[in-house]
Amino acid sequence: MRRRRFLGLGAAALGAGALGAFTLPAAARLLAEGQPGRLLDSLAELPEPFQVPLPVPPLLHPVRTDGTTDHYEITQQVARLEILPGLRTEMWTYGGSYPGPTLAVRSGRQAVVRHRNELPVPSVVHLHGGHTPAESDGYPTDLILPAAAGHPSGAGPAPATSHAALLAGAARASDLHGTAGMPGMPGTARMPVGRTADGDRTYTYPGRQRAATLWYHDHRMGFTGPGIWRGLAGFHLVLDDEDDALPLPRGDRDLPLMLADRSFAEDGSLLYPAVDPTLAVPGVTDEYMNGVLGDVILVNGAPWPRLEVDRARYRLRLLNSSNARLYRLELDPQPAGGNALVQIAGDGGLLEAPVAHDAVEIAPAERFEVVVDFARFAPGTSVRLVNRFGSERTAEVMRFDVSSRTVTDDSTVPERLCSLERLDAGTAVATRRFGFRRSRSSGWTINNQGYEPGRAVAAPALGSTEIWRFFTDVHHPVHLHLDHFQVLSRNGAAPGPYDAGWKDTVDLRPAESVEVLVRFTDYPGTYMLHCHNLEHEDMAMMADFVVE
Ligand SMILES: [Cu+2]
Repeated sequence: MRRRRFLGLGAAALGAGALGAFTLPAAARLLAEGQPGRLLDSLAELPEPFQVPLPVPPLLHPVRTDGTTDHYEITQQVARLEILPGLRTEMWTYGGSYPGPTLAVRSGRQAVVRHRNELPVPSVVHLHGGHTPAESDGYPTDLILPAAAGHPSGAGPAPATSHAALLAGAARASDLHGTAGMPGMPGTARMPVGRTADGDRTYTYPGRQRAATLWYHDHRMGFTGPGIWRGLAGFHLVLDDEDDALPLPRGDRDLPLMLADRSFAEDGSLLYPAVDPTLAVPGVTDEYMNGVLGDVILVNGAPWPRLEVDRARYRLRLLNSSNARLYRLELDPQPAGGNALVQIAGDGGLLEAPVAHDAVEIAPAERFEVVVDFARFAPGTSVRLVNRFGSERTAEVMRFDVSSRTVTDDSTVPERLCSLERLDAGTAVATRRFGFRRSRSSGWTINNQGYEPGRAVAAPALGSTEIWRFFTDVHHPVHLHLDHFQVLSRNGAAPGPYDAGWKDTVDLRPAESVEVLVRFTDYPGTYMLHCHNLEHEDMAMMADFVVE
């Protein structure tokens, strides 16, 4: 018998405002587990953990560079990959690999990335954490239509992905959420077409931002959940002199680690509870509306991998690319004295000073860069990276096997990493409130409205600083495009242990409120505010804001 676990919620079934109906123990358990979503059990035979070596995504080299710009090309394509040993999984990939290839670009240099879409579906690329002009930000209706859909660069029709079908899909989405949910979308008439491209699109990232671990992923309206679930995610690292000058671990001891949970059918194909398996209509079946949790934990695309490490410091760039899963990451065993995970950076790059943690809680889309000193463990120790918010298989992530070799390590973690500008709440010209809730009639909403492309909920002035206050019913990781922000307060008190530095995604637990300070810089235009639980996002928990 496969056990179905109902992690977290009940609140969604009860509707908005239902939190008051929780008994205290239930609410406390929900807070403790911190887990939205529902587990989707694999049907495939799953491997024992810690058998597969940790892969590191390939580095993407520019096809061309000049004095100011590095030019890259990526083909989005279907690939059959061996994720579970002995089985093949058909995935949607950037360049044939999962994760996609890693871009590593210098701050101050422009990166121009041409994406060609050879997938059977339209796609949209968003650089998460990118400080990006609006036309390259991956607005959810700025589609790249498949190259194979009968366009000049393509080879044959793909009727399901025609524009008409897309618009029909969007109209059905509006039916799905109820007309109240998408008030401007009673039918196709007002569906903004977006800046559609045939077969390929070139995204320009000016690189006017500091070193940080960013990632790129699909952002298609209504289908970001299945898009990322099927493999459309990769790292985009921004490097700079300030970070380089620090004596932090580098080279093979600087590792990007993309965490993702997935579920597999018997034949190795991915399971996903789409309401429409053909993906013409967005959303998941009702029981998964809180979010889809897989029972296989992948790191860089490998199930529960292992890595032999030197007795030395490592910089681990942790990214949670899961659709809905929240992790509490911890080493087991802990080294004597604890504080094994020394955080040096968050979503937006270096912190002012390192923050030592026993555990790191990482919500969807967040990044935490930590330094782990494996010299604190005896040679031959097997150190598991565990997920205290998981159970059984999802409680394990990967394993580090500490080598007995003698190595040199001249890295250190300085007491001071950089100086950060502190945004000043006194300079804020506006305070805006955004409620993230489920409504009975219209799915997941922001300020009681489901997403409608082209309807802005805020119009901050270019160059101004504002306070944005987010509050929730249940658990939502809130993400802002364009600029990183600083957490000002959490539930009216000081920011939490994971709120340090510049962030682009802030995790809200049930009934929490968080205030952030954000300054809108450099680029006017339309950007997004949304929940990064991808099932919530796809079911309308997004909003536009326009920087003017
Ligand atoms: Cu959400």
